[in-house]
Amino acid sequence: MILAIIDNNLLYFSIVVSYTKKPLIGIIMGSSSDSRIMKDAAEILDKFKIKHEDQIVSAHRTPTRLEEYAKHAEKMGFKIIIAGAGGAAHLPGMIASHTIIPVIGVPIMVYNDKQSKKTDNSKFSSFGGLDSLLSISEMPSGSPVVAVGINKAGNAGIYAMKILANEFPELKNKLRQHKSVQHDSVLKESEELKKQGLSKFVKKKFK
Ligand code: RP5
Repeated sequence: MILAIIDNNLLYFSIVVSYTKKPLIGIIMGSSSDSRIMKDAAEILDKFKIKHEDQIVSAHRTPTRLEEYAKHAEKMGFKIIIAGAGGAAHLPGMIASHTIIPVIGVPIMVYNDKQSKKTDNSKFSSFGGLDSLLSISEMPSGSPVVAVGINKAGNAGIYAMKILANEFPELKNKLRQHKSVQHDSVLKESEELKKQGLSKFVKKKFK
C-alpha cells in the first residue's frame, strides 16, 4: 500500500509494508539438528500469520555463506533475525556483526540426533546448553545480541512479534489476546487443582 502524507505542505509517499505480505523475519540455525527446537519460533509466527524465511547457516562450517546471508537479510528487508545455535554458538553474534538488523539468539542444548549409534553421548552438551547461552549473551560491548532462555525458541518468536508491533499496530491486539489466553488457562488449571486436590491433579495431568 502507498500512503500520501502531507506535512508542512510537503507531500511524502510512504510505502506501508503489511506484515502478512512478505517475510519480515529470518529464522536461521546452525544445523538441521537445531530444527526441532527452532520450529517453536516458526509455530508462534505462523499462528499470528507473520511470514518468515527459514534457513540453515553455520558460522563454523559455512562462514562465507554467513556473510552472504547477512547481505540477503538486508536485501529482503528483514526486521529481525532469530538465530539458534548450540555449543560454541557463534551464529547469532557473527550475523549481528555483519548487519544492523536486530538479532535474537536462541541458545540450544546440543543433542546427539545425527549419531548413528543413539547410545553415543559424545555430542551431548556437557554443559546443558549453558555453553551456548554464554556464547550468545557474552558479546563484546558495542555488539549486542539478545538471548532468550535455553531451547526457548517460542519466546524468540513472541519477542520478535513485540518488536514488530511497534510498526504494525494490528499485532498489538494479537499480543494482548495471547496474554489473555495465557491468563485464562492458568485460572482454569487452578480451578481444576482446587477441585481435585493436589494428588489427584498430578496423577491425572502427568499420567
Ligand atoms: C552447532 O553445533 C549447531 O548449532 C548445533 O546445535 C550443534 C551440533 O550440530 P550437528 O553436529 O548436529 O550438525 O554448530
